[in-house]
Amino acid sequence: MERLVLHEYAQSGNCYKIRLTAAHLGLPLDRREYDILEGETRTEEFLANVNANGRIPVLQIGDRYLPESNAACFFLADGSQLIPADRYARSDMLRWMFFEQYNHEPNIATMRFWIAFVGEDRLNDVQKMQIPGKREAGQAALALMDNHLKDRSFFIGNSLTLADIALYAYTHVAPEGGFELAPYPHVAKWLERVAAQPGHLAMDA
Ligand SMILES: N[C@@H](CCC(=O)N[C@@H](CS)C(=O)NCC(=O)O)C(=O)O
Repeated sequence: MERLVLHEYAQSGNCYKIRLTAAHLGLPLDRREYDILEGETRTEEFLANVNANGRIPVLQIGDRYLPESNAACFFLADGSQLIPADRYARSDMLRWMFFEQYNHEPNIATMRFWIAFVGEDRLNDVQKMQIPGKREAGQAALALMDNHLKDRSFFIGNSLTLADIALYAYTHVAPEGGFELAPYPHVAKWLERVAAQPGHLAMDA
């Protein structure tokens, strides 16, 4: 494997997913930190050389740069036990990873960022107006996950896959965005199960 460098902001769940995937696979990752609150991913140099989309995470593989957290996880885990061999199960895993990016992360991660990192009193009027909708949509995502997990140990099959890793990253810190997890007992048990897996890495490790 070529040298791997994670361009990241360590407290971002999207970046954590990639570290967690690498930890499960025993892959060494070098890390380069950017302060997103200071706009360090919006510089001309970053846009030209790392990600024209101005965001982290970006996984650097040798001299190639791969943005998008779930794409980076897929790159690392391709051919491993974290991706099901069965064609339907593999596609179902991707289904939950797309769900994570469309229904979960834009609500739960954004609320966490606004409340715990920016501060509610520093939000602009447009952001303030979006809070009730994001809260409702985030709760709907958690309810859907809870229902799926009521008779399952993991999202797909009987073992950890990238679907669990992608969804774990922001779910386990959802209370920081004002989402209580008590109404979702199956999600809470699944969080404990994922954290108990051999090879698990905490977000702040
Ligand atoms: N869909 C992207 C989302 C990337 C993203 O939103 N990154 C945020 C931090 S989690 C960021 O770089 N924000 C800084 C900015 O937009 O300037 C992924 O999954 O990697």
